[in-house]
Amino acid sequence: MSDFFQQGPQLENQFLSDRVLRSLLKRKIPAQFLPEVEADLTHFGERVVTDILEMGQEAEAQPPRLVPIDPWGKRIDQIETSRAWKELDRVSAKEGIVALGYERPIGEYSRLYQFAKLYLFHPSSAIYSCPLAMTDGAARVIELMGDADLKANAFRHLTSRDPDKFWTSGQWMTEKTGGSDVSNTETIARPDGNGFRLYGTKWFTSAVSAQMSMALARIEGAPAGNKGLSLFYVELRDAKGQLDHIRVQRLKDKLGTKALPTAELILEGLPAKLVGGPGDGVKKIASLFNVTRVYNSVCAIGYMRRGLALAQDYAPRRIAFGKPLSEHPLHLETLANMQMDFESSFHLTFYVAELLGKDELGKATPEESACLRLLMPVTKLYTAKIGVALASEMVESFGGAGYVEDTGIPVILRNAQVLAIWEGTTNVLSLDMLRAIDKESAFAPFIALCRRRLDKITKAELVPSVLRARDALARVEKFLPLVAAAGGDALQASARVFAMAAARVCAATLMLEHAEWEKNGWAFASATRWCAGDLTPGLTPEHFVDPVRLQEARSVGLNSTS
Ligand code: MFK
Repeated sequence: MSDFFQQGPQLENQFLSDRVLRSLLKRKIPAQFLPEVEADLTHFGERVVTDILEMGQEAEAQPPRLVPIDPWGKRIDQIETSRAWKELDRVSAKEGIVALGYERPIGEYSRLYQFAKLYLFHPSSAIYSCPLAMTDGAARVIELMGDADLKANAFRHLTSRDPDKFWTSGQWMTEKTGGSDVSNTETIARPDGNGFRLYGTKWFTSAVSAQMSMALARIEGAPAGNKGLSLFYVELRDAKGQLDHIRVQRLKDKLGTKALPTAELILEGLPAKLVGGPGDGVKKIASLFNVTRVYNSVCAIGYMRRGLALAQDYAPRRIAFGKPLSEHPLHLETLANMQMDFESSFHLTFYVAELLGKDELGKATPEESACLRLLMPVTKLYTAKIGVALASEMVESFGGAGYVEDTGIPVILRNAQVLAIWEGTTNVLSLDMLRAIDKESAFAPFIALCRRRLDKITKAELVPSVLRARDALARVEKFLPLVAAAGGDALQASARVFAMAAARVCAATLMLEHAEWEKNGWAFASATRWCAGDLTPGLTPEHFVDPVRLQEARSVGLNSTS
């Protein structure tokens, strides 16, 4: 019998070994702040492959449990979470993963610092990043629209570094009637003299281990549709920490994100406070989900990087057909393409983080703010789709071992799938991009900023790639008016292809800009390789303006002859 045992992949310090992150921070964060940021990330990069990784693995292995009734028959609806899940909450507070976004220790660059930390944390955290996303979004809503009481209390809890004071928040939108179509919300808010009481069912509420939530409900008598919805602040627990005026119908049995307690909640007169006055609830909660969508992108690139770190470490260790995988041309080509997909997603996401940090402090130009509005949905949808595909490729790169649970590899694929669903599916976000173009006139600023970036590149060896990026940008620019002019369904039908092309072209400009700055060869190799590929796949206006083809989509898509 053979005494051969394959060595598994090893994870090094996830900050020190990440040349893409380190190089970008070096370029973006002013020199006087950089040593402190790097020191903190170096420490944290070690924790995410040691104690935090162990907590995440333990939390994944011990999913939450609903205890509806106590031993004596009393209804308690208690959700029991693991020791590790609770510890992840404390670690998040102490490390300031949400707090950094509001302490703003390095001003407009604080979001870059914070999201670098989140990016390291997420793949080890058993998706504790989800409650943190909603917590950050809720803090932003209170910062923008909260009254003095919310600012003095809830906001301080959400942004605290003290684990005993730290709160997380939920985000209650989804109902059985609507899903993505939030305007169908049926939850009713009845005035009770003091504030309001909520009655209804929230169908998909993640992180019910939270202390508070932001919820959408319709004040009794308010009109149908999104204008009639209002935004409310609710606290979930009584003084003993038990859920109060909330019945838990069941915990969801999900494909992944198993450590995260996601529940169907029945609200039975839950006390609620109106946030930002009555009406316009969807518009108000957009301030929350625009933040969680950026988190989603950061988490997607966090998973991509973790998948690559594992696959790249494994490639020289695994011998097959007489040599290590790292010497097989096809394996190398596959890894290189994965790295390209990651780097394009990485640069887009950190660009959004940079713009968000500026926008929140009033330091973004109107052009940058409009571009941010467009790039939030585009980056979310692009990184999520790439995240799922890359997770699948990463599993495959380990062969059968990647399909085996106790390697810790399959969980990444299962969890990554949610990134393309929650906080808006790919199609919902493609339509949100059209909303940004229509309502915020975001397209011209987006094109102008991309073009200006290309115009500044001077290195001779980058010129052929700049020309390709410029051509691709022109295709994106021309596509929209052509398709919009066709009227009918053309614009909506093309929105996903268009969003993907916008993402790829924007990433090209960002990668080229970075290659212009970075002295080492790798950034140049990445940018030129990316630009050599197809930056606008499927972006053929003729397809979408052709009424016959659009008609055919009905019969082909539904596999029907009628
Ligand atoms: C690991 C990372 C984790 C992330 C956390 C995961 C936690 C998961 C918890 C969940 O809750 S998942 C469920 C998430 N659900 C969604 O994200 C909702 C998806 N659906 C949409 O986004 C729809 O596009 C939307 C509900 C917004 C469509 O509704 P409507 O009623 O058709 O919207 P309409 O009339 O276009 O917009 C209403 C107003 O909001 C408009 O403003 P005006 O009243 O001034 O015209 C819009 O401009 C504004 N608005 C909509 N989306 C916006 C926005 N404003 C800014 N940014 C946006 N993104």
